[in-house]
Amino acid sequence: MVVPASCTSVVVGTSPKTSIGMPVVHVPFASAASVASGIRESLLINNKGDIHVIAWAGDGGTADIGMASLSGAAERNSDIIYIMYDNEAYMNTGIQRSSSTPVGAWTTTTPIKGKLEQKKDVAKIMIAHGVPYVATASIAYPHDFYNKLSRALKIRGFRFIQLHSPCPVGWRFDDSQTVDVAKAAVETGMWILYEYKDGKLEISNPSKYLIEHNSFKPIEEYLKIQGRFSKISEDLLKELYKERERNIEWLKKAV
Ligand SMILES: Cc1ncc(C[n+]2csc(CCOP(=O)(O)OP(=O)(O)O)c2C)c(N)n1
Ligand SMILES: [Mg+2]
Repeated sequence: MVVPASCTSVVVGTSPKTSIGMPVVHVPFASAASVASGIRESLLINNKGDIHVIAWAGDGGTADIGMASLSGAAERNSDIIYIMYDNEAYMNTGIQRSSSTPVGAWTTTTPIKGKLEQKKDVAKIMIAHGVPYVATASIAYPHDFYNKLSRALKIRGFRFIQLHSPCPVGWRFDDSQTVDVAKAAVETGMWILYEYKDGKLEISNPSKYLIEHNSFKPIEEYLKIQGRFSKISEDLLKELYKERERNIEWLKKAV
């Protein structure tokens, strides 16, 4: 596993005694996808066997500073799995906005009105690269995540999973609520689960059911259980509704 600077760097520790029971290489912020590509190639060239190499990076390390190396690895169809765990800000350094922070969210660098710009859609950027596998997942739906990861492991080439991962400290809620907050994101359509494989897009449940029955909960149900949206204006709330609509329309056309 290749980990650039992030909260995960702190949690996994260093080889040979990592907390996740697999070798971890800690790398500079911008380089996760290129180091992972290089390790995979070197394992093959040195006849070390068919060992999976996974880059595990935050939203800052992926959507912002690692975007160039990520795009390069995707374009070369490097044989790696890249997992972006998306807690929607630079959490490890004290809650600064990233391009993956949603509209209206408070961070220490968007302290007054919340973020004004829309959330960068990294999964769609990866689909545009024409890679063999792209999926979105959520920590509230571990079976869905597990199944997607299992399918990704069987495919060759560049595979990308964006995992929505609420941060209690940065999003301002009690950590006992983490799964409920992640679930609310899906139930309100602020996070949509899907999978892109062999050039075909499929929406995953429960998002599929919610889209088919037009039964998303109001976005406010997701916002009110977190402190980071406590001061959101009516205008930015409207932006969130528009963004949800755009996403749903795009997905409906793409399936
Ligand atoms: C080149 C460089 N710039 C800045 C930092 C400081 N830094 C370490 S972790 C981090 C935040 C990473 O954010 P993200 O990728 O979203 O992961 P998270 O902390 O949210 O888990 C920053 C800015 C660094 N280590 N290297
Ligand atoms: Mg982050």
